[in-house]
Amino acid sequence: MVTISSTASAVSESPRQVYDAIIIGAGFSGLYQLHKLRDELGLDVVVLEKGDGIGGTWYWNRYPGARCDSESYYYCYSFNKEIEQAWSWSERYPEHPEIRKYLNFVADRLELKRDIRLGTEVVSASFDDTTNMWSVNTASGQVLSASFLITAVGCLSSTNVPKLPGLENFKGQWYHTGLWPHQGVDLGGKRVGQIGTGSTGIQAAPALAQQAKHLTVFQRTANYSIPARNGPVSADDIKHTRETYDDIWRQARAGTNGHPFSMSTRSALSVPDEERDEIYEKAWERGGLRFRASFSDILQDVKANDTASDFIRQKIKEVVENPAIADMLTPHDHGFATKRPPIDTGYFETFNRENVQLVDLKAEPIVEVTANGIRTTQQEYELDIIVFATGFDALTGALVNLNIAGSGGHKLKDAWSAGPRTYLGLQTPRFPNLFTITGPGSPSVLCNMPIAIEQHVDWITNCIREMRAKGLKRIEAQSESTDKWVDEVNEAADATLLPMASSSWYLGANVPGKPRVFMPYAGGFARYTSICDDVAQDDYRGFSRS
Ligand code: NA7
Repeated sequence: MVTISSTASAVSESPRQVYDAIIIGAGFSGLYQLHKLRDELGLDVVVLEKGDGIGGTWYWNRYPGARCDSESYYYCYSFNKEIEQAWSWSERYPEHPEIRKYLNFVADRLELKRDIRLGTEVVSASFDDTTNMWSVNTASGQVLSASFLITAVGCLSSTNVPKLPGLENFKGQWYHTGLWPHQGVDLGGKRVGQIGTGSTGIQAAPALAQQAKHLTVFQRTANYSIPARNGPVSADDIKHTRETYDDIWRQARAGTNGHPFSMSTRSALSVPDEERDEIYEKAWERGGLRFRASFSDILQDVKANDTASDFIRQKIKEVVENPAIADMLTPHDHGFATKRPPIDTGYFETFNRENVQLVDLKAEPIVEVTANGIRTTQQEYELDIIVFATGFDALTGALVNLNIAGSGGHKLKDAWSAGPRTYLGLQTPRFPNLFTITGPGSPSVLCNMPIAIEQHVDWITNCIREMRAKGLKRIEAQSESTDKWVDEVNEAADATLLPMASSSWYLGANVPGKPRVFMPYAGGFARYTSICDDVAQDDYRGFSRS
């Protein structure tokens, strides 16, 4: 790192710091990107992290019940054999403190923390066409610059709190699950209202119901969910996993979603009803995201999808004792897995508890928050605490909020006003030397994240390595290749049932006013990887370099 004292009076108090690369965010992606650029390429790199600790998404998401829906043995890095063999997970799905512990373990092993500035919020960044350098401003007035700017800000980090009239009058406390207080919230004896029944709400409700005196769940859209079947990981499981990691990673990279299981090759419509039910029953008992791999066409064919959706609807009816509540909890407006499929630990069973009430916001929309609770068109629900499990301004929110101005002062906010426009999810035209890890237009949230992150970080690292070897200073996605890629992202989505779920955050539907564009690349992780590799081998086809 080189420190140059600024002579400009406006910034004379703060040192100006020049790096080869600045990375924003110290979650899974920022940590690995730091390691690659610093330890493999020998670059001067700094990570700027808003939180007071590392962990990214998992630094902030600490709500009761928060755990990962990918299984622990593959929700981790694959790039380092020693780390892989030294670490062991305690549960099938890691809870948020264990994920932070893991990331701290990795960061300590690789001595990453010395190059991470915690409590450092980036408020804007701009590109200088004459020097080909990025200048980054922090909330505390620091100005840093670098040849490369890499955003590692996560896909689900910009919280979405709906603008409910009267919220400012509420006399109790309210929290968003994605910014849960680190000291926890004492729910004992409290009347809690939870808004939202996405993956988060489905994880949180059973835990909130156990801790609170009473829980009211405000549901706008009923959701499917598969039992997680969480449990401890045995010593035998750990041994087996360690011995078979090479196969696990090979399978994860070869698949559609970065999970180490393959999709069935059989159509749901090709088997007799009884056999199909047996297959679903087994998948239900095994639990987890793998349920959707039961047949090849659950996400391709409406009739095939109906078989999975109907199976889960029937399960809801069997689990929920009150038929009227079971009806309210049963989704009819979208097919299974066309929205992000949640997994749960006792979600539907929670509605059999005496201290839990379900409010159907389609039948009685929220009118306002009052001093004492939430008033719908039908009645007022008295509450001490409101929990917003209302999701995120996914994929684009955290990036747009960085106030990035590229070549000629062009704003990212304007470039994406009609929806994100990227080449391979990695770059946007007129934003040279800016790379996004798991950005919109890449498999990102449709994939097991660490696998998607490693592929992006490896690609970016190789790209920078090659540029330096050739003495190149600038790389920028071409407009034409970007237009083609946007078309390809749309075509990939249209080949599936994914765009049919009108309330899906994949489409930006949960944030009022957000353009309706299917954001992640749905063509499959393995296919995406081979496209990226091919582009690199073909002299970075579609990018301009100088
Ligand atoms: P999601 O999946 O976006 O879910 C948010 C939930 O909040 C969903 O049920 C929404 O209903 C509901 N919501 C959002 N705004 C409102 C308003 N204004 N009123 C009532 N209800 C509302 O977010 P999650 O945090 O659960 O999950 C995000 C991802 O994190 C998850 O998929 C994993 O990848 C990890 P809607 O369905 O829009 O009608």
